[in-house]
Amino acid sequence: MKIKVGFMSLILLSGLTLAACSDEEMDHSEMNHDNPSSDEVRSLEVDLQAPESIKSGEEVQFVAHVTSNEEDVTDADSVMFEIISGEESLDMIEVDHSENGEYVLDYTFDEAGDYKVISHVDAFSLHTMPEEFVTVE
Ligand SMILES: [Cu+2]
Repeated sequence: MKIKVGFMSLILLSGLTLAACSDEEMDHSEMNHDNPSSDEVRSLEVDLQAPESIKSGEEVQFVAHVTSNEEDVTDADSVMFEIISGEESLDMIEVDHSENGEYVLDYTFDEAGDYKVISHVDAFSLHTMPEEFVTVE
């Protein structure tokens, strides 16, 4: 299951990054001098979506929807999901862009319990890291 999902996101990426890259390059370099709007202040918002119910041993999805100035961010510098139990950081997983500014983590909790999930997002030299508390049954 893991492998299949990874493979699918690779296919998605190969199609999407090309379009995303050319957009962003225009924003950042070519258009920089003639387009006054590229000087505007960038925001970095991350909407972290956790599943409503989680059972141990079952794969679930966490989605970090990344936007800047109300536009989807398809090429964030880095999106890392951190899984924390109590004081202990259990996992730190980097994920690629899926589509429409969404960065998706497929994750399976091995044990029931209370966890904190943080999505660390870097883009436009900004860092935003929303967190969600989840209970695994
Ligand atoms: Cu962070």
